[in-house]
Amino acid sequence: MRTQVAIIGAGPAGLMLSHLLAREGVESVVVECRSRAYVEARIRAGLLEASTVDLLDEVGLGRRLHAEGFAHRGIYLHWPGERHHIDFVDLVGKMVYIYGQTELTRDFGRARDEDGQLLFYEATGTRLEGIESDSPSVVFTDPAGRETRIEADLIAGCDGSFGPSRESIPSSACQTWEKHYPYSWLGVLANVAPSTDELIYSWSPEGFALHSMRSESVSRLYLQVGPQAKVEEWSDDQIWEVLARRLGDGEGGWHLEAGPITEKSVLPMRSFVMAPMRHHRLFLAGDAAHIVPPTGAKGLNLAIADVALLSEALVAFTKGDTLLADEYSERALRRVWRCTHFSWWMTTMLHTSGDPFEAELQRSQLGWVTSSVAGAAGLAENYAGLPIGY
Ligand code: FAS
Ligand code: PHB
Repeated sequence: MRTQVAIIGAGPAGLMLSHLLAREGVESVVVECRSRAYVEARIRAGLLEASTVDLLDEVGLGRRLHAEGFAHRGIYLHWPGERHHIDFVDLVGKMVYIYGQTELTRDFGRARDEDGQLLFYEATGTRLEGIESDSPSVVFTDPAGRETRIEADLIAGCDGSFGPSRESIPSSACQTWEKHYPYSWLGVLANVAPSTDELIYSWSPEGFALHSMRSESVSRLYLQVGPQAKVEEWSDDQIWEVLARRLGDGEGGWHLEAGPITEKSVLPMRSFVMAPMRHHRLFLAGDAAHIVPPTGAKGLNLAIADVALLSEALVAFTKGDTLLADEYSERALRRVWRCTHFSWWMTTMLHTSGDPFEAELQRSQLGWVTSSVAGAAGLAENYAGLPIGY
C-alpha cells in the first residue's frame, strides 16, 4: 500500500494531523496499536487553551466542545488561609476550556470516519524502515495476522512517549533532556458535581491538590503522592479526606463535596524533550517528542500545536517546497521549551518536598503571583496559551 504520509499513533496528535492534511488534499494512513475503544476511553487531559480551541473551530471540530465543554475565565490559586482568582480574560484577554481528551478523541475519530480516513487499529509489531531514504515505510501486523507495509513519502511519529518512532532515531543524531520529579499524581474521576466553578490549584504543607471537572455531574481531582505510590494504597475515604484538607474544606465557608470514585490512576511526573523533532523523512509530534508534568495543562495543547506546524510543513513538502519542513523542528521546539519551562514553574511552585526553605519560597511565589499584576499576567499568558506559531 502507498500513501503520502504514514502516521503512527491515533491519539490527539495523529488524528488531528490526518484531519489537517486531508483538508489540504494530502492523503495519510494512520496506524494504531490499541483498539479504537481503548484509545477513546483513555482518561487523560481536560484543559484546552485558547489557541487550541481557535484551531479546532477553524477546522470544524469545535461544535461539541462549545455545546458540552466549559469556558473558564481563569483559575484559583489556594494555600492555607488564602484563595485568589487569576482572571485570564482581564489579564490577557483569553478564556480556557474544560473538555475531556476522551471527548476530543471521539470527535476526531468521527471526523476521520466522515472523511473515509484509512485507520488501522490493533496493529502490532509496528516498525519504521528506510527513514533516511526517499521512500520510507511503516510495517506492522494487522489483527488478522497479516504483515502490512505502508510505503510513504513521509512518516509522522505521533506514537506517544513509548512508541517506536522516537526509538528509530539514532542516538548520535539527537539530544534528549529528562527530569524526574520526586512525586506523582493520583488522579480520580468522581460522580459528584464540582465544588467549584473554575479549577483550584492548591499548595499545602503536606502536598499539592487540584480540583478540576468534566461535566456538571463529574469531577476530576488530583493529589500529590509519593513517586512510587500505588493506586491500591489509597482508599476512596482517604482520597477524599486528603483532598478536603489540601483544598481548604471549611475555609471561608467553602466545602468539598465527596462522591463515588469511578476511576483512579497514578501518573509519574517528568519532563522530557528530544531534539531535533525530525530525522530525514521522519517527523515527531506530541508526546513522541516531549513530555511535560500536567500541572501546566500543556501536554495535549502542545501536541495540537506541533501538528498545526507539522501539517503546514508536510503539505508544502508534498508540493516540492521543503523550507517549512526544514524549519519545523526549530519552530516547534521554541514553543516546546516555553511550555516545558512553564510546566516546571507551575509544578515546583505547587508541589511540596518537605524542605522548609522551599516551602517559604513557594509561599512567597504564590503571594507575588496573586498580588502583582505582572506576576499574574505572566502565569495567565503561559497558561491561557501562546499563539500556535509562538
Ligand atoms: P498519545 O500518547 O495520546 O497518543 C499516542 C498514540 O500512539 C496512542 O494511542 C498509542 O496507543 C499509540 N502508539 C504507541 N505505540 C504504538 C505503536 N508501537 N504502534 C502504533 N501506535 C502506537 N496532559 C494534560 O494536559 N493533562 C492531564 O491531566 C494529562 N494526564 C495524562 C495522564 C496519562 C496517564 C498520560 C500518559 C498522559 C497525560 N497527559 C495529560 C498528557 C496527554 O494528554 C498527552 O499530552 C496527549 O495524549 C498527547 O497526545 P499524543 O502526542 O497524541 O500522544
Ligand atoms: C484535567 O482536568 O484533567 C486537568 C486540568 C488541568 C491540569 C491537569 C489536568 O493542569
